[in-house]
Amino acid sequence: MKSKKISVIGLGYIGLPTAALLASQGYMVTGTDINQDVVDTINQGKIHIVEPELDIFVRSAVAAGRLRASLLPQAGDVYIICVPTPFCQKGEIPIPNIDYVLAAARSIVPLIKPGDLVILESTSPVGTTEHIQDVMRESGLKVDDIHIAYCPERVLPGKIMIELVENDRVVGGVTNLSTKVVAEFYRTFVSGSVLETDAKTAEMCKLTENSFRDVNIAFANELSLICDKQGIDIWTLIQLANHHPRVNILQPGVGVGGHCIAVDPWFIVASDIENARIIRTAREVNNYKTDWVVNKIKIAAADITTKFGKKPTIACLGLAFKADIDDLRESPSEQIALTLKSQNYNLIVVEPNIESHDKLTVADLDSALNDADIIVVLVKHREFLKLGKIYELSSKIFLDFCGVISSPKTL
Ligand code: SAJ
Repeated sequence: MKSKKISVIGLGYIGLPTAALLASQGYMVTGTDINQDVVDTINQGKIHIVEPELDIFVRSAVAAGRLRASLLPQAGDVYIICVPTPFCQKGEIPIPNIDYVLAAARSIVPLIKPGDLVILESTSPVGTTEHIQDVMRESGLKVDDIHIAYCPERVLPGKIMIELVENDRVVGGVTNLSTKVVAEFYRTFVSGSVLETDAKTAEMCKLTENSFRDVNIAFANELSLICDKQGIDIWTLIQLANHHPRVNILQPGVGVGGHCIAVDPWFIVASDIENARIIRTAREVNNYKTDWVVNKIKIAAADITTKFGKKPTIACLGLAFKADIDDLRESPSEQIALTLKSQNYNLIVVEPNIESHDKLTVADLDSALNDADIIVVLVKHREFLKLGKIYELSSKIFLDFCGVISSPKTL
């Protein structure tokens, strides 16, 4: 199997780690991206995203001649599609857009030969893999000779290089044979179980996993609002409740970000508005939490103005969509900072994982803590964890929305 050549379409957060991992496992890999800078960066053995260990994998794969990037797809035996599936907000419900997936499928049509594997990894609405099959059939390919399957990526940003190998994988082909052939391919580099099903179930499985997490985070976020009103410390409450053997409440935050959990549940809602009620409400609760946080900050700022007759300086700690990464996609923290800036608040932003931001001035933590009247913790980055212990902050107003400072009482 390792003599097969791999062609990865899309060199982003999933495609590049997958390409580099396969190269490290002995495959010859080519990767395609529409962005010339991305292609050039990778061909120099460098990376354009922050992910632990990825730089080491890419550097050695390129140096060994096993990974090469290009603007146009190269011929292979296994094609892996890892392109974005954004949504478009036309009406009330965001609708998934699979144009990039279909464009990727069309781009490899001239290269495909009988026996090739075509794998979709992008999170996609149910039916997308069959849609790829239709596109290939309409383009004149004999689809019975190609093994088309869906195998959703399930890796957690920050742990991608480990989880690509260790996670169990779900493979769903458009035929039983496709499922078997593609599952065999994954077994050559995955140490977890490779579970076989059909394409539609595999597609729904991915959407289900992320919706499950969104619903559970929404429960924590809803509780945080209720507790705030009742003067109960949410972090202590969750810790206590989680001592029950069958209770495991997640952590509240400033909303749900990233290109996965904040997006994928809408794919289910868009497909069945009538029945997807909890899933839709969870999305709305998690989105509302971000507005609620903005409002809390504005109330604190108004208090300072009333008491001291001045416009306070607000330090927003964290812009990424979650702790210890540089990814700002669908980030509620970034949204909060931009909203405050657009409303002319005096703002200092700290994000240790990025060097600059096109709309916000990024400062270092020390000067932000020194200059701010209100310190708002938006992301639980490791740099912020010891905040209360290290700095003399009693003269400041603290709004800790992710449990960095409001450490739970010892239980
Ligand atoms: N969050 C909370 N409270 C929590 C956990 C997370 O507010 O208790 C927030 C985070 O701060 C972040 C958002 O949720 O804003 C999403 O973060 P995450 O760590 O839950 O998930 P992602 O988006 O980084 O990765 C998810 C994972 N899916 C599941 O855990 C079911 C990952 O395995 C998927 O591969 C990934 O989505 C994806 O690509 O779909």
